[in-house]
Amino acid sequence: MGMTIRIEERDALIVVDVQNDFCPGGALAVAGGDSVVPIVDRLMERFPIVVLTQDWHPPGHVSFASTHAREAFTTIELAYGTQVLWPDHCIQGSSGAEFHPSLRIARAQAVIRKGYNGGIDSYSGFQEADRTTQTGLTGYLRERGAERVFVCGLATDYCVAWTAYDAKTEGWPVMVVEDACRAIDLDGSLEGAFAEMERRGIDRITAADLD
Ligand code: VGL
Ligand code: ZN
Repeated sequence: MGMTIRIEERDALIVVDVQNDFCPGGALAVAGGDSVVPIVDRLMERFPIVVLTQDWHPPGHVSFASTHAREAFTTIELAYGTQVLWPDHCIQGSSGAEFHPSLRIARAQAVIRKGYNGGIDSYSGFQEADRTTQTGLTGYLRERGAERVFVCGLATDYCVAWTAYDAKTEGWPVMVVEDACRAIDLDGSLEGAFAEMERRGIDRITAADLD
């Protein structure tokens, strides 16, 4: 049984990393990643505050397996903690880093790029993996007067999850729009992310719950 949530004047939608490299054919393709686009487009039409995040790495980024001559989807220990090593993806200025061509980006009022520091990854749209460097998104949403934060996009278990955690930590009620997300699901990461969302009091809803 669904609930009904009215979209209010101060509700913010964060659309996470709906970029070519996370869609089928991309360097770090998420299964069905492109299937969120029509749902996200419809959501963007309805929310008064819309922000996109864009994964935006320099060549040789610390999160790339190639940088360490290691296999992708393994991990290494960095000063800030364990880092999953990814295929090269979302390189600044590349076509893979562009938004999906059907994403109606004209609806967005701000684009927050993240992961542009060579030595620090950033799953979250708010704060990099060193848990110190800020992207500016908290300030942006505060100044826009955001009262609730809704998160959708790619990937559920990495950038969507971390963005939702940080929005909640900053004090907003947070809802993840599950059918407008797709996951990487590496070694139980999706189950882990859902457990962590539950622990933090982040709600999971569907687009149909928004009347
Ligand atoms: C992401 C892995 C590496 C994401 C970004 O958008 O979820 N995942 N970079
Ligand atoms: Zn990345």
